[in-house]
Amino acid sequence: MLIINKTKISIMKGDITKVKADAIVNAANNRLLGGGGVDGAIHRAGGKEILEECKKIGGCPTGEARITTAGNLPSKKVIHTVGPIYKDGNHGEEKLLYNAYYNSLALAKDNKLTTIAFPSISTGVYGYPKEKAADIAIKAVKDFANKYENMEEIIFVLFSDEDFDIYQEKLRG
Ligand code: AR6
Repeated sequence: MLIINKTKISIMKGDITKVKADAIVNAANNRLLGGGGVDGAIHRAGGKEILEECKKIGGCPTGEARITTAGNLPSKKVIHTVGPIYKDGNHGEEKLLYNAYYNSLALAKDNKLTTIAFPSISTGVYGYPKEKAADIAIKAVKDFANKYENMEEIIFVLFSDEDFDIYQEKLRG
């Protein structure tokens, strides 16, 4: 665990749908209508209320974030963000991934949510190289924590041992 300003930054291995935080973040797509990976898991476990709110919102541009109920999940809210599809790193992917993390945190702050859990956005179906994505994710949360004191805890919830090891190494160093 790392403390930046007044924010705890921690990691855990597991399934984000089981995490009891004020907000969990969904790695969604532009349509916000569900999908595979963590998005599918969140909609399956959270129930149809989440999808109904997503339909009303009507979509989300890459790098931005939107908030809905968490339905049946143990968290209070779901923040849906859209990471970039990784092509070659020369298509603005880094900035878009940074924005996805930063804008999710800003939206949590605006809604007075003080604990937030993130999956490893864009590193599944969207193909972002895991190490590079972890560097960007960690930079975004550190930048946010340095700027604002509102967030009590930011948790990276890693689904695989590989992802967990990458984050453990980077947060140590
Ligand atoms: N809890 C935490 N992490 C998870 C879980 C879970 N339950 N399930 C998967 N992961 P992905 P993307 C990890 O593909 O790359 C969807 O179809 C997974 O191991 O879910 O941003 C959307 O609708 C990986 O490390 O998201 C979009 O179309 C990470 O979550 C598209 O996929 C992200 O993998 C978004 O792709």
